[in-house]
Amino acid sequence: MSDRIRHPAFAARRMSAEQAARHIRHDMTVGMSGFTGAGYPKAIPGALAQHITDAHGRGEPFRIRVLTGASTAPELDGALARVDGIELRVPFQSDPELRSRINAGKLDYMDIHLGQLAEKVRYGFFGKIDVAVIEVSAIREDGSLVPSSSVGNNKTWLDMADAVILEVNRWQPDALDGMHDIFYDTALPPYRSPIPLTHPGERVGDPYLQVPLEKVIAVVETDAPDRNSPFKAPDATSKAIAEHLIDFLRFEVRQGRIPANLLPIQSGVGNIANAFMQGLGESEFTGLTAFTEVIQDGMLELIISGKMDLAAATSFSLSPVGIERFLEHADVLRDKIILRQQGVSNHPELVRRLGCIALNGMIEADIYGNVNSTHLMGTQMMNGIGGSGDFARNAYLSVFMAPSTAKNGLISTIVPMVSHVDHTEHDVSVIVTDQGLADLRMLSPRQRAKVIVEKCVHPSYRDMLADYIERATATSYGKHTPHLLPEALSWHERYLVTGSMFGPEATQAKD
Ligand code: 0RQ
Repeated sequence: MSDRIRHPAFAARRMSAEQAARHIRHDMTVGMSGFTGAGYPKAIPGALAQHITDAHGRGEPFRIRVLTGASTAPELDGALARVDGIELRVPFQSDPELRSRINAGKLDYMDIHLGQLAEKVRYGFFGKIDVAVIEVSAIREDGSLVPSSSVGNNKTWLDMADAVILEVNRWQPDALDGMHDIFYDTALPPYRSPIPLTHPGERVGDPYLQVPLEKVIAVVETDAPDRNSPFKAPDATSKAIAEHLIDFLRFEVRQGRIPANLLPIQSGVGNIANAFMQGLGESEFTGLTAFTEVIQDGMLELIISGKMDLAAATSFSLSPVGIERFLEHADVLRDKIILRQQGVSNHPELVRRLGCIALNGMIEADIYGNVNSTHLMGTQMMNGIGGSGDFARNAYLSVFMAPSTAKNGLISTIVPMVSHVDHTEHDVSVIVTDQGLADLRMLSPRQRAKVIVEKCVHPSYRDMLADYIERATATSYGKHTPHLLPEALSWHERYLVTGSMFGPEATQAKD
């Protein structure tokens, strides 16, 4: 027994990662913990990768299906991808090694709304979960589990798996104990009832996860940090996006459409979302709340500074500096942060009831407000839809943001037609770039096109896009949502052929 493993029967199942990984075999479906680089198992995936390599060396097949909460880290996705150990990956990833194999067609990947995966597994759509590999902070005297820096789908993996391997990570702060709220609702349709939550700060569950002891086949102790990538300091582009958005929120408050302390905020991942949080910190807004997936540094600072009263999420995603700040202020933060399973943090019922302001990044949008969050040039997977769809369709206000250009101006992020659709024009209220903000509410498609070109498009592409709209409006088969179909994706094609959406002549002229 140790201070982190406080139940004798669990302590008796301690073994090395190498031994524990032997329980995972070819063709198994494995549910692992982990969400945005937090709370993923640190030791088993590496040990498993070694077993896979050995098996491949003997000429034996060894590939598994890996289900998680969201993205993990090089020690999990990178390690298993590198040894060709993954047959199917679900529901989100952001690892460069794994991504390049997905895009080379070497394994199957399904990106799924993060709020929906646990339900789909419970409905039996993914078959059975053979093994769950779950990181926890501690095992308590009564055998309940203190979750670590993310909850993700852990409750469902523990409930559904035939066998469970626990990694108890001493690196995870003690301060996490008590922050979680695990909702135990076991009914399936048509017997489900509402999740009784009417404020982001309410608790509707238990701080601890439960697992039947007889399912636990191994307990592995670790002492290893989460991924913890540093954030970039906000640059002029992300600051401009944040400023446009904060001005818009001020306008909405003045119009009486949202309260002075705003509505619960959902904030996507990445540097722009983080810059927006910093911008909010410098603004007059106070008494804020968040009902979101991920707590990044910017949101943590809002809570520490007293501008945000509380944040409910499913995971942290902190930089090394963010971790220090968390530890420094753990006592205050304990009452102001709630981590829930992603089936609750991202539940459409709650997003709609609470009236969230959803703020998500995008790859590109088109002149009618359709948004592509996932595919580069329509075919290369970037990360996945993540939770953006859980929030966007059901939010009070659904905002998508991006720089107006990518790749040093060679790509316009506003295009005639998106090369892949994740969020349809019906789910997008506002588009923001560094150029400005287009409020698309109550606008018809042709009105939307005009506002998007005026407000969001980079000046180098504005005339090209206005010309496209003019010619489409004159000659399109239908005038409701005018398009020139043979030309609608020509900007992408031009980029793939010439390396620029301007085309070769214009690129030379620009040089
Ligand atoms: O690539 O670094 O190689 O140059 O795409 O672009 O501008 O750094 O954007 O990090 O904010 O991510 C949509 C991917 C934006 C993210 C997306 C290239 C660009 C760069 C990244 P380089 P940026 P961000 C909550 C919500 C889906 C999941 C989600 C995302 C790279 O926000 O994954 O919303 N969203 N989750 O150069 C070709 C374009 C491009 C382009 C950018 N139009 N064409 N390349 N790039 N635009 C969180 C969770 O659900 C967990």
